[in-house]
Amino acid sequence: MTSRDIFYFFVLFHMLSLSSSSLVKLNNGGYQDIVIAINSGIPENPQIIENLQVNMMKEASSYLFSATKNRLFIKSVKILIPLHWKKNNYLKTRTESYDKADVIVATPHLKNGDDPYTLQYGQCGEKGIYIHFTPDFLVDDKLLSVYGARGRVFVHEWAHLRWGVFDEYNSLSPFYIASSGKIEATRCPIGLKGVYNKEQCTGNGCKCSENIETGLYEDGCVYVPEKNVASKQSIMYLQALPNVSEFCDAQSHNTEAPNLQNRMCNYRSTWDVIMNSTDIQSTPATSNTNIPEPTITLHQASDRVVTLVSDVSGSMSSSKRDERLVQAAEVFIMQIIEAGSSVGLVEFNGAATVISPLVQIITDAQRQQLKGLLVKKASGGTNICAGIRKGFEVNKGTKDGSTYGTEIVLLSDGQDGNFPRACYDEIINSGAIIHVIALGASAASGLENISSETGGAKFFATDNISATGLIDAFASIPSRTGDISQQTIQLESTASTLTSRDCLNGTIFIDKTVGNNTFFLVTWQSAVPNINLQDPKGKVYTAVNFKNDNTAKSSRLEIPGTAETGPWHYSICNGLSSSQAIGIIVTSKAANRNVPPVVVNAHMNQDTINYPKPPVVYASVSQGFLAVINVKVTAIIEDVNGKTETLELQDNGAGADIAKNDGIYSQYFTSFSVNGRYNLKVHVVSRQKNGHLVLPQNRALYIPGYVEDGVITMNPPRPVINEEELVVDPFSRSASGGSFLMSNIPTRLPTDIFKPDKITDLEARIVDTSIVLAWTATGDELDKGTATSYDLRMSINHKDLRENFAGATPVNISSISPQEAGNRETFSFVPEDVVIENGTILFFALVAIDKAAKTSDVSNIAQAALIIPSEPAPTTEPVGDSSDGLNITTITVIVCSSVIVICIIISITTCIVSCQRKKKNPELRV
Ligand SMILES: *[C@@H]1O[C@H](CO)[C@@H](O)[C@H](O)[C@H]1NC(C)=O
Ligand SMILES: *[C@@H]1O[C@H](CO)[C@@H](O)[C@H](O)[C@H]1NC(C)=O
Ligand SMILES: *[C@@H]1O[C@H](CO)[C@@H](O)[C@H](O)[C@H]1NC(C)=O
Ligand SMILES: *[C@@H]1O[C@H](CO)[C@@H](O)[C@H](O)[C@H]1NC(C)=O
Ligand SMILES: *[C@@H]1O[C@H](CO)[C@@H](O)[C@H](O)[C@H]1NC(C)=O
Ligand SMILES: *[C@@H]1O[C@H](CO)[C@@H](O)[C@H](O)[C@H]1NC(C)=O
Ligand SMILES: [Ca+2]
Ligand SMILES: [Ca+2]
Repeated sequence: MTSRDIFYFFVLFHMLSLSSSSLVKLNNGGYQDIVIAINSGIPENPQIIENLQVNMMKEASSYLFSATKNRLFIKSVKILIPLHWKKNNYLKTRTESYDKADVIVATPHLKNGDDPYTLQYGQCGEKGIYIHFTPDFLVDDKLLSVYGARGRVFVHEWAHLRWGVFDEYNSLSPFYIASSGKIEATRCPIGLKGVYNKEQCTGNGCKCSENIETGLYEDGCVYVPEKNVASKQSIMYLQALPNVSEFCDAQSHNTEAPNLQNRMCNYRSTWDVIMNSTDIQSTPATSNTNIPEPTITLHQASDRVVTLVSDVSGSMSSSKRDERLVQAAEVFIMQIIEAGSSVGLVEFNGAATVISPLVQIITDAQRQQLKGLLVKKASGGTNICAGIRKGFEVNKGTKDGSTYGTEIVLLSDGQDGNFPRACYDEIINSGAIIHVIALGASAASGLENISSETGGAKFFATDNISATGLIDAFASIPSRTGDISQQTIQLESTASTLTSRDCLNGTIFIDKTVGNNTFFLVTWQSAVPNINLQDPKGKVYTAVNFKNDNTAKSSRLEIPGTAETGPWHYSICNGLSSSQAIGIIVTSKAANRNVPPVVVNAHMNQDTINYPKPPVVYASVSQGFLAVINVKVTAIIEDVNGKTETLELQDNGAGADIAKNDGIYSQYFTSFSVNGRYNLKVHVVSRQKNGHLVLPQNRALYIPGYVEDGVITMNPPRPVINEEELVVDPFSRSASGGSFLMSNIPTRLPTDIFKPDKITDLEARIVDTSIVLAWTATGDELDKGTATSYDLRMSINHKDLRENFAGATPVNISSISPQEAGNRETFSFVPEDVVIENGTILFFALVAIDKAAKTSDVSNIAQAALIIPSEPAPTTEPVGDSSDGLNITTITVIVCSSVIVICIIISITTCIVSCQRKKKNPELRV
């Protein structure tokens, strides 16, 4: 018997800060302030604005209104125009920016068609990150036939983004065997008509034939829908059909289709999920169908303006906070802030002082000038509002004297009972973005609130001196412009307290996507350590090549031009007889304007996690809009006491990881013990050429063609990316994932907190007279540890098993005891009272039970089907008619790993079994 995966799943990606902190507000059914940002790499093209304005958003609003049965529409939209497009009295941007946009318009660096898609990797019902449209999608009218009208596509994507529903097609699992025994196209509703046609084929000989091995249609076969149908459903399947204007609901939903909607949303219809969203729940349907047209405003950012507002209150002297602040602020000024930006400096304790008005960074001279003003100090009280007001004053030193769109980086370690209350309205009205860095255990609790309200980033650094939290925070402040060539990329960040003669050794890989403005920064406490840094060509740099700074207690080396690609080995040794904390931070920028660098972004599932909701760590590794798979991603979570936990993040589609091979690496974080702030940091290393790029997954359906009045018209194919371009060179990355808050953790944690996590990859197949099942073991605490037992059930009816697991036939599975989470389990048995014959379809599901008798949610439902094609395959050896028995023939067993399948990878596994053909009973093939 052989078994192989026949479908490979590819998923998507892009870089940006991956927090879904959209600033959209819903007011009486109207979505306000949807932000559409045009990437700075796009040449000026007024048609893009025109089509967004006139054609897409207007159409989207009325389509949305009817799709939500007279509830939701689009009230206002802001379009962000790139800085380099000519000035045209556009409004100034306020807190909106490219990296927080709901919709981005950008050209992928490797062209693979114009499929619109939504970056979405949360659970069912959770918001996505952004919608991506290409400029061609917006201006090329030929594509209307491929995707349908733009306003309709917008609504399809908006449903992904806003309500967390999924596609009802699956280009990677386009067909399945229905309970009827028929091959069906993956779709909703099942009643939509169409024909099966070979891809790119017109005329005669285009009819699809069945693949003898899978029992499904052969590769290259596509389902071509009938264009003029009465059905109004479904928008998540084919919004392009003229009469489609509704989502599939409980009546029309196709629970058997192996699509992401079924897998992610537990077989619920898209409309059911949408109905349960707060958007719909908070908006009653209206009888007034006169919705206003959306108001669309055009905005353009100006050059970046940032003021660093630092706390210098008395408490800053503890745990060397003042010293570490100078060190980190210096990194920001010397390495992070991009040329062309204007930077100001403010300090505050009980009152605030301007240390420097805005200085525009043109050459290194301005950086040196600002750096010279950084002095460690600590005295007095804490008045954060005073600091922010002073920051606004400095930011007003621009040409137009406005704070709109300017930024403040606010660092504070202190308590301030009046914050943010005393200046909340001023902050909101300023139109400025405030990034916050909370330092130490007692920083004011309102800091995160103003970061969220203004669209800023938030960080937390502990007092652990042998950690790089503060520098990581400054290094991870997003550049926000979408101009990736300006973004600082952190390659390494590690620190340790070294005893006498001890060393910090390591290797970082510089890949060809980065290498400009590369800095090696060594931080120390007492004296410059012994440094040995070797580039890939063997050139050695020592402490004498570094610029040593006794105020910032750091040594810095800038590599001129573009740094050599390959491994850089470093060894930093403490030459003192006493111990000292030593760190190394390496940052770089893109080497080529047209090639986006590989980046990692990390964040938690939520900013504030209330026990016992389990925290999930997500890290996305991407290059441009493509995901990077097969690399090692490690997360380090540090609690308020400086205690750290290291997690190996997985992209395996099991446990917390929703989709396999989508470049989103995930893991539950279960070993928390204290309430308060935590910080998250990730490291990515790819030492060999293992890394691989994959395409976005949740793409709008590329409609292969239409049947209209019996005539099949096929659309042109889309471009294919050359395989070689998808290999990723060895690289190193490091990034702060910002901070999050844990609350409600009891002082005495129970010994068993979580139930085992749901099993999502159960597969079943028929082998001879047996059923063979396989799945990934879950754990005792979600996907950690080892569960105690399994409960396996079987049914001939998908719905019965889904809706009444406990009532289904139990299968004795006591012979296996669960393995540790993450291991592959297999189990086979011969069913009693079931005849396995052509047409047999059985369904299976299981749960895991832990030591505290907590039971997991019911797994996905796996289907095992035996369908023997009636026409013998031409390649099959003719079956002899001799009566002496035992001819071996090949038959096909289809195995849907589940009807639900696992979309993002896997899915349909097939197997071929050789079996005895019994002469006396030719029908029974197994
Ligand atoms: C599509 O909808 C229109 C209006 O409701 C209807 O007149 C038309 O017959 C429908 N098309 C088909 C093919 O049923
Ligand atoms: C519907 O939403 C509520 C609250 O948002 C949630 O508690 C509930 O589980 C949801 N129901 C389903 C079936 O998802
Ligand atoms: C921030 O605080 C204000 C006023 O206290 C409150 O109205 C708002 O909802 C808070 N925002 C967030 C994101 O917590
Ligand atoms: C680090 O490298 C140095 C020089 O290459 C070597 O002498 C030392 O033993 C190494 N230390 C560790 C901990 O690996
Ligand atoms: C990187 O530096 C090289 C010179 O070493 C220069 O040609 C190139 O334009 C720079 N790339 C970017 C994105 O600035
Ligand atoms: C097996 O059943 C399928 C439908 O269930 C049918 O199309 C096929 O002809 C049958 N095969 C044989 C060999 O009878
Ligand atoms: Ca994943
Ligand atoms: Ca448990």
